[in-house]
Amino acid sequence: MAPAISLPRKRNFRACDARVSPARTRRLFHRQTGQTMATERTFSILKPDATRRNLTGAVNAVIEEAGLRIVAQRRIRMTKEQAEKFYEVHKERPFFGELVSFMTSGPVVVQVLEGENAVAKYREVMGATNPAQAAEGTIRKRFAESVGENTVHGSDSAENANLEIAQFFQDSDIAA
Ligand code: FUP
Repeated sequence: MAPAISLPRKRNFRACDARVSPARTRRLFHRQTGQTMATERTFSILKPDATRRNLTGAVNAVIEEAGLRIVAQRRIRMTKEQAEKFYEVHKERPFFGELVSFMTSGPVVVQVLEGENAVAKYREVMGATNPAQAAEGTIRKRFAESVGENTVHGSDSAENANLEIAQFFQDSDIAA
């Protein structure tokens, strides 16, 4: 079941003002109406609970059904150093140790997603951090087991998306 989210149709829009940062914003310009819409990138992780339960394809299907494109993807084993750096913002929180230990407990799939308003859209598709509070049809509502093992990560701002993408991907890894 796809979340009730839809992208505006891209027909009649043409790309302009392409920039080359990893989470670049590409504006699409509509010749007749003069409207523009923004294509941006966000960073995603399919967490160890997703790989352990063989759910990467099921989660990717939800992502793609929501209109987001997976423009880079790699399955890796995150090191303790990578996980600590990635979640540095939470280092004073009581769950930090458990979080790092969970993120290094099995393979993860790191991804770059692209689409219109990709950061906000993916947050919507993921659902609330606590799956018990996540909306129907979201990834976390459908698949997550607990607040700690909640299946996916998605950037919370375009600025963080840039930083997070750069931690795991080079520009040449991304094929849009
Ligand atoms: P989110 O942006 O929804 O991934 O949520 P946060 O950045 O607040 O939290 C990052 C991760 O920390 C969560 F995905 C899981 C973990 N966490 C806990 O384990 N317990 C908490 O109470 C909050 C977050």
